[in-house]
Amino acid sequence: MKSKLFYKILHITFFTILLCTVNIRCAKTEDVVLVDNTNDSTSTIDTIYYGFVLNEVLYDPPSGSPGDANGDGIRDANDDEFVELINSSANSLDISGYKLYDADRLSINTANHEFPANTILNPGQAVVVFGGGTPTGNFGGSLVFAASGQVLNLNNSGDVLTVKNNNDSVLFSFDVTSLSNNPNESYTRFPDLYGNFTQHDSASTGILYSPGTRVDGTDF
Ligand SMILES: [Ca+2]
Ligand SMILES: [Ca+2]
Ligand SMILES: [Ca+2]
Ligand SMILES: [Ca+2]
Repeated sequence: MKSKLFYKILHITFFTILLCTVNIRCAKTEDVVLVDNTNDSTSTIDTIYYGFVLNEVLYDPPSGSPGDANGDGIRDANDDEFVELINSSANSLDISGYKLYDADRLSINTANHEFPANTILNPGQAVVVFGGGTPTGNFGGSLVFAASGQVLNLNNSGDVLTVKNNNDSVLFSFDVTSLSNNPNESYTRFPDLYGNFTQHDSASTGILYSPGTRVDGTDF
C-alpha cells in the first residue's frame, strides 16, 4: 500500500505541471485580433485592433531644431517623421515581418519598413519607427527603428499609411488626406491608446510630439 507521502508528492507534481502549462500559455505571443471595424470619428483610421494600436503619426516635423524628433541633432523633413504603435494587450506580441507602407510604396508592394525577425513587443511597450537618421534617446523604453527602406515618405499634402502583418494582411490604414497639410506637429490619439486622433499640442500644451511615451511624456 502506497504511503500518504506518495500521494502528496503525486498531487504536488500534478499541480506543478498544470501551473507550468498555464504559464507557458500566458508567455506565448498571440496574433492581433480584430475587435472593432467601425470608423474612428476623424475618419482617418479604418479599423481598430485589440492588442496593436496605432497611437501617433508625425508626417510633418516642425521647422528648425524643434523638429528633431529622432534626437540625432539634425532636423530633417524625412528622417524625423515617425509612427508610434503600442502593444496594448496583456501578452507579448511578435511583430516580426509586419510592414509599413506609404501610398506610393503600397502601389508597388515594397514596404517602407519591415520589422526584422525576433521583434517582440512586451505588454504595454511602444515601438517607434522613424523615417531615418540615427534615433538617439530613451523614447520611453520603446523599441526604436529607422525605416528599413530609408524613408517613411508621408506626404504632408495627403498620403495613406498602411500597416500589414506578416501574412501581408492589412491591419489598418491611416489617411492623412483630410488632416492639416502643415500641422508642424504630430497627430496622436487622445487619450492615448483609445481616443480619437487630434493634434498633439491640443492634447498636451506646448508639446509637439511624443515618440515612445504618452502625450504628457510619461511611459506607457
Ligand atoms: Ca512629410
Ligand atoms: Ca533628426
Ligand atoms: Ca508618400
Ligand atoms: Ca506618443
